[in-house]
Amino acid sequence: MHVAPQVLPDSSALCAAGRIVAVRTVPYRIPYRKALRFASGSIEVADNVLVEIVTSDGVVGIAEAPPRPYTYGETQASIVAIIDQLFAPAILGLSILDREQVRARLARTVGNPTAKAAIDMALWDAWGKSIGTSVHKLLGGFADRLQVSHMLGFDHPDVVAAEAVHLREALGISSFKIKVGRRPVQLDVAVCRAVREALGADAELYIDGNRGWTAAESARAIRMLEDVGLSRVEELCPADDVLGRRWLVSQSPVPFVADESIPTPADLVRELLAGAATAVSIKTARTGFSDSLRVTHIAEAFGVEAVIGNQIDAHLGTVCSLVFGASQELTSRSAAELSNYLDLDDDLLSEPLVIEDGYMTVPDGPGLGVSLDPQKVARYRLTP
Ligand code: MUC
Ligand code: MG
Repeated sequence: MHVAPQVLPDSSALCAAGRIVAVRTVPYRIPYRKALRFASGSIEVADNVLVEIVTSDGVVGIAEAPPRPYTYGETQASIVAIIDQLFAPAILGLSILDREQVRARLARTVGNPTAKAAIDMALWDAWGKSIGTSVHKLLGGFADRLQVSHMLGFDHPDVVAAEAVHLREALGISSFKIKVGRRPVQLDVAVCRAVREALGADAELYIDGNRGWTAAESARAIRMLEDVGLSRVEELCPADDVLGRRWLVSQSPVPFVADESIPTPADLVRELLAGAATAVSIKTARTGFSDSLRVTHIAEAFGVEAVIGNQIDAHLGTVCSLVFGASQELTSRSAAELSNYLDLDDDLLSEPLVIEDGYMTVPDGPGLGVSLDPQKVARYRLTP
């Protein structure tokens, strides 16, 4: 019997993979109605950089980079400069499916994690838009929604407790990360107690020190907070205090989360092997989608829990966290830090984000499933 040779479709037609013809950086500025203060710094304004990758098919992939000089050494001006001067010229002409090639070329420059992450996520968005599929599905599509956790910044105990109660009543949020460190341990303990008393036993509470205590102060705080019932603790002391950190982690009764001490997947492996952490915060603003997948797989392989962290993301960054967090089984298990965009004065997206009964649902639609409002971009952008 004659069997006709199988004609394979042209893979470029299947993937509709355009080439990168432009990488645009759009610095913008939107103030926060309420500043977020924490041990390593504070945020009064979103001075982020919108990154747009334009393909030869006319598709525009979007993402954004938040400058966090006290965490990664980047500023708004440095993010624009590194992309315009080094990253864009290095990747122009590549296919949007050449993500690993893009990653390798960007890796020739050290650091600059949020600039690299924004390029990676904009490529995924461009791919999804090109083939009419959501990035959430391309990444794995595990769950369609995530429970929301809110970060509570520094303030007086009664003010922090009132904010938590308000968020639970208004939006059903029942998981909270409380910022601690670099101030008297007693004050932070009083804040945690006030929040627990105001919310009752059912709420999830955990703390993040942003390296603001010594190992000994952290150990004292953990003991004082025993009856508050924390689910985990994060970056209480610097990972560079190698033996102090290992000593602290070994006695922590709950998972000890590595956040800013693991800017790369390799840093996570090093910390887990060194006994410097027993859980991981995954921030798409820091590791994009491609390296967040690597971090997730490392966490799964080591058997440690992972929480979707918040780089004090604006709306577009929040969508990236949501899309990624819901796409993976491991990250879907924990409440994700998605809600601090609520304190921003305005929004660049054309549709508002919604938190209902304490959950956020992944947007439908190709790519990230959201679009920018051009008038808002025009109003808040800092360059013509
Ligand atoms: C967090 O989880 O630490 C504060 C500093 C930073 O880099 O991220 C935020 C939130
Ligand atoms: Mg943190």
